[in-house]
Amino acid sequence: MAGNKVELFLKSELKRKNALLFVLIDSEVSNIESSKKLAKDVEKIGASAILVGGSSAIDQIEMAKVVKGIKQGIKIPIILFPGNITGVVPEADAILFSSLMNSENPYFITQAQALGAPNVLKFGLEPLPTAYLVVGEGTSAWFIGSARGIPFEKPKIAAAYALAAQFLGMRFVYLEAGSGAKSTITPEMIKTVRAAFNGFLIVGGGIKDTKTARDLVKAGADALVIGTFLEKGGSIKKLSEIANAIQKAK
Ligand code: 1GP
Repeated sequence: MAGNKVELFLKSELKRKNALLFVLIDSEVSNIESSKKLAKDVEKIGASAILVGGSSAIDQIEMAKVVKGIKQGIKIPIILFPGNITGVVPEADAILFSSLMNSENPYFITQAQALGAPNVLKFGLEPLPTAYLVVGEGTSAWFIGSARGIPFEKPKIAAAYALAAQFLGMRFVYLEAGSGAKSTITPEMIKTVRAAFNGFLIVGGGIKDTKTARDLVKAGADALVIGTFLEKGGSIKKLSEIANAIQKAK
């Protein structure tokens, strides 16, 4: 069984930096060469982990190639972000072992997890127990995960789920507005969840500017996930400004 190296690394990074930047590489969108370069570039500007996956990344062979390709060039951990059992591939360091707690389909709450767990063990991936909470509607994560999206303006519902996650022993909560979301998770929801949940709080979906990133970290996010911004041609320089801003925000 993998140890808890990645979790310890993230915690020590958090002490050092206040808040972390995770960059999401969707293996359906990026090819191997561009992913390799991107991973190296974002490591240089201070990203703490690379997430590989997403709800529409279903080609397991392609994903395995991307993970293998990226791994050679970077020291920061590669954390799988699976949308299904096909998101479990060898050679990554860890996996957001997630339950989509507000799904209406039990498959995404416990069944995919049971089907995927043997390979997590076999591949020696460190499981990071994560409550994945989808906020809002109309995104791929919402549709594919059959989520009953938590309304953006109902922070207490998100906090109740986060508290339940804590009682269930999960050490990570991921508040997800959805890839390319028009509105990000609100600072108010983050504050409310932060007050209820003691673990590591990840926030993602639609983040593409320094001010928003800073506000989300000030509200209590431990790590922000950014994907679409880079896929749509956002510059490393601007990402670097975001990385610097969130380190100074708390
Ligand atoms: C999506 O939270 C991640 O699962 C990242 O969202 O692609 O909008 O940056 P973006």
